[in-house]
Amino acid sequence: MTNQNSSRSSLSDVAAESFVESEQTPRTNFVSNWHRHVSRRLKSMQRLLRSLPRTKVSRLANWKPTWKRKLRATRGEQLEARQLLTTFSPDILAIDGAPNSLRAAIIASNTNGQDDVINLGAGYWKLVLPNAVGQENAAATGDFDLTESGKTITIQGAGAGQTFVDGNNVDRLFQVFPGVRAVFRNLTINDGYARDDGFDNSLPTHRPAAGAAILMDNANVVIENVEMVRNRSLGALGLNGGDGRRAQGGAISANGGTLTILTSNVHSNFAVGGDGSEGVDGKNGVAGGTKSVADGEQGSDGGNGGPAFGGAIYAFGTQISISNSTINENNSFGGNGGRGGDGGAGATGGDGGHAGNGGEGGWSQGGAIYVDSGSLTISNTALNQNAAEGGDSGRGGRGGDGGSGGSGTGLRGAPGGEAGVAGRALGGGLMLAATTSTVTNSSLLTNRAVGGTGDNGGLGGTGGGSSGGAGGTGGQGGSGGEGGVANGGGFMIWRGSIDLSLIHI
Ligand SMILES: [Ca+2]
Ligand SMILES: [Ca+2]
Ligand SMILES: [Ca+2]
Repeated sequence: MTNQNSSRSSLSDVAAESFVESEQTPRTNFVSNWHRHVSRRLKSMQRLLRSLPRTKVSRLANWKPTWKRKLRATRGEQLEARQLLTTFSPDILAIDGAPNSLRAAIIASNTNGQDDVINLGAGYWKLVLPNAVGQENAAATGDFDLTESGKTITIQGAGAGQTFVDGNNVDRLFQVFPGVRAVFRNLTINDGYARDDGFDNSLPTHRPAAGAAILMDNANVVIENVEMVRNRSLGALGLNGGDGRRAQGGAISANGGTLTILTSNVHSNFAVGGDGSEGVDGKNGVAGGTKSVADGEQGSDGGNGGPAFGGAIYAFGTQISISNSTINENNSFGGNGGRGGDGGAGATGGDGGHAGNGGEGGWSQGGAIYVDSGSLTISNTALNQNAAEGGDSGRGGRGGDGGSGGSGTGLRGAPGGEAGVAGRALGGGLMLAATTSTVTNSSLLTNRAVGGTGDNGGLGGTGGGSSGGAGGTGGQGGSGGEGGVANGGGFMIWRGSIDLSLIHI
């Protein structure tokens, strides 16, 4: 008869059971502990999820692996990029500023948040709307302002000599604002007329004249297969004995940024400093009063001529690259000094008034190109027959005649005024100031730097009549103009460096 108890009581069974128990007890403990642990963690996560705002929970629910998110973003951006280009094809017959005109296309391109291409057919696209008072900068009047920073605008025609963007002597053609990338391609830009430097509301008499085809400020400009011709930056004349205004960049004036010119022809552009004002003549003396009232008044000095920089291109701090192009027959002319005012004649018993001196001629620097700081790289390009000419000096005023008769002493004619110093010319082709430059496989032929002509001093006034006043002293002759410093006018460097190879000078 088998007794389980008795059977379990055997030593071997007890030993076996105790072995099994010794194996099973820790495992059972571990599993139950693990269950309790997981259960506690799940409950705590459920509590956490319940406590979270719904938005966070839904965000968690929408979470995707990183690579999927990246893929989705790339697809979106590509789609976006395809949409971020607008093409305009204005109507050449539309009146400047009317719907579908070039101006309307530019105004739209400035505010659409997209890159733009403006296609211009063959013919003349004329600038017609003048600025109301001073310079305007929203493309509404005068020059075409390209203002959308961070975007590219491409203006392209049917070819140079076929599509003409014509300034019509109304204003410069294009003003390119900071951060804009502008591409001009396959067209002619002609007859721009700059009288200011693009400053808001600026008047010609208060600011320099800059960039008659293109004025750019910290912008990136590319010019490809373009002809730029007969663009003129003309400094304003001095007023009321004042100096003439400065002119810079007959075609292009750049401040900072980059300028790339490819297979283009930049010719017959001008930067011309304004002439100094004539001095004001002194008033004649008045008889019957004190001697000082009887003396003729002094004439005022003439104004100095304004300086000119870069008949074709002026740049400050710009990275410039020019290749496979011609830059010929551009001119920078310093303004002429104003003539000194004549001294007033003395009345009876009075001396003649002193004459004013003539103004100095304006300096001219860089018949073709003037670059200050920045860099200039030129290759496979002709820079020929450009000229920098200093302004002529102003003639001295004529001394006032001494008064006649009376018992007073003096009655002298006044000396004539001195003529001003004529303007210098520096760099008939290139003028480089503090610039790193490289010129390769190019020509710099028959460029000229010509100093201005010194004028004569003014004539002295004649002495007074009956009481035998001394004759006036003749005025001194003015100093002659100084010749251009650069030999043959090829180029001049003032600080900086130039690396030349395969050059014809
Ligand atoms: Ca745009
Ligand atoms: Ca403007
Ligand atoms: Ca404008």
